[in-house]
Amino acid sequence: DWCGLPGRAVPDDLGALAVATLDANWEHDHTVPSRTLYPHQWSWDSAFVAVGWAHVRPDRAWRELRSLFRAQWVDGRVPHIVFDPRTADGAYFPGPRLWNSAAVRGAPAAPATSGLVQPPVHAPAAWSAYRSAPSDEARAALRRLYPGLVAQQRYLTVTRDVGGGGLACLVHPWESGVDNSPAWDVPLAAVPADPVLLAAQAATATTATAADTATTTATAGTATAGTEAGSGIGNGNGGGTGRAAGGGAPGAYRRVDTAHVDAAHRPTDLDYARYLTLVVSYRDGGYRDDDLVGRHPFLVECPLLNAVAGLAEHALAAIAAEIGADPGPHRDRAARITEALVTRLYDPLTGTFRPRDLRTDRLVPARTALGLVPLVLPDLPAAQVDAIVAEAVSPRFGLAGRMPRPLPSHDRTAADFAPLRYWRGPSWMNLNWLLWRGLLTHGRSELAAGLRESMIGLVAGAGCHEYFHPETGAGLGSAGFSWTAALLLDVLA
Ligand code: 9YW
Repeated sequence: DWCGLPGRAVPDDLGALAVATLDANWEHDHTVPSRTLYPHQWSWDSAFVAVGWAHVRPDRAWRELRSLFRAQWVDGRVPHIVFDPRTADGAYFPGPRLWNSAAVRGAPAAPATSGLVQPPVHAPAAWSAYRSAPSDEARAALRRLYPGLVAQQRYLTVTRDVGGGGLACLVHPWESGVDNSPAWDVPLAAVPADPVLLAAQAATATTATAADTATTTATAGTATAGTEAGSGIGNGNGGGTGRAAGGGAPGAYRRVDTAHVDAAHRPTDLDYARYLTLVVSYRDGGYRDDDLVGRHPFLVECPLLNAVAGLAEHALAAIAAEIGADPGPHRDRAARITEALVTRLYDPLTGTFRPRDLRTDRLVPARTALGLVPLVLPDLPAAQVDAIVAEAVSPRFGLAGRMPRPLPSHDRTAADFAPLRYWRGPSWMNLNWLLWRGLLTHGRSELAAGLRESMIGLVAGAGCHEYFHPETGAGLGSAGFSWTAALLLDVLA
């Protein structure tokens, strides 16, 4: 049974556990998401973590955001991974060599970074951190961050507006932050699997669990495993060099995530082979965003990323007012994003927000927790607010004033609901937190209280895990996970 609250008192030491988790993951100027799985700096993790640090060590909140924005590219993109040069090559796949950012004009010479983005939670996080611990230093930190936050928004809403309708477009599922969500199944199915990675994985398949192997082989029928022709990217993980840097050693690369956690929880090998195809396609186009239609095989508008981009403009308006800049343009842009979200990603027939696949110009069929996130927008029209709340309280997501089970990341009535597999069912603190914020914004205080209690119950029952079983609340993935700890501190505050 789920050992989460209903009705239980909050244990006194829960906050202390969260602080200890963050402290253990602090790394000179940033917080690693997890010591084992993710030994570098991740973009949206840093934003969530800053929200938590602000409650206990505000200076770390600002250092966290500053270190991330030091790796911002000239075009405004904030890379989704900033690689720590002190971390061993091969500790994470794909590592810095695969991305080869140093070869790109406009990327920092150092540190090495990825070329993708993640949802821009940073302006909302900066504003929240400031509100939690206002001071002259914090205002100065806000002022220093502001131009970078503005440039980040410009990159997403202008450079990445591939569809021309005012929304940012993802070029990789990793950009959504919810890597293997069922939301990406349809667009990802059109992406060829990287044959080099598939072959390398097949060679080590004996270490995979039966469940993972079954899932992979069941869906890998069309992939051309076994050839070395593929990406030519060699490694990224010790040994090879990227094509842009002159070829490499095909077949030498390999996932390392499944060495740390159960492969049955993680994206499949076929997913990874497709992820690699997308990295290579984008990288070999110099990470440029012009003419993506026709040359890049994954282009999708995401309701989570775009809702957060809208929220970011609201936060920037508040920040601008606080530091003596003009909030007006941010308010205008926020209104335009909300309108574009409703126009392009809301389906009145089902009453849901869903991603738009630009290659087919259709909304994807899956009803995932991504569709609940536009509730964070304060200017979301009442019809869409009501629709999201209806979806959230339906048996698909089970939101209630007293929640019998945790909030899942995917529709629990769907045939492909998978309680153990990463973003395909498990409960995640950051999605809980975004929905909680949205409920508070729209005055749904009883539901917000139920969700808050459920979030606290997850950590009280299982610790600061990366994600949680959506039926039992059992802890899954990494055991000392930073954003779980940080967002817990925020809901406890
Ligand atoms: C991976 C660090 C990252 C998060 C993502 C999450 C996962 C990396 O971990 O991606 O290798 O799976 O999906 O949202 O930022 O915590």
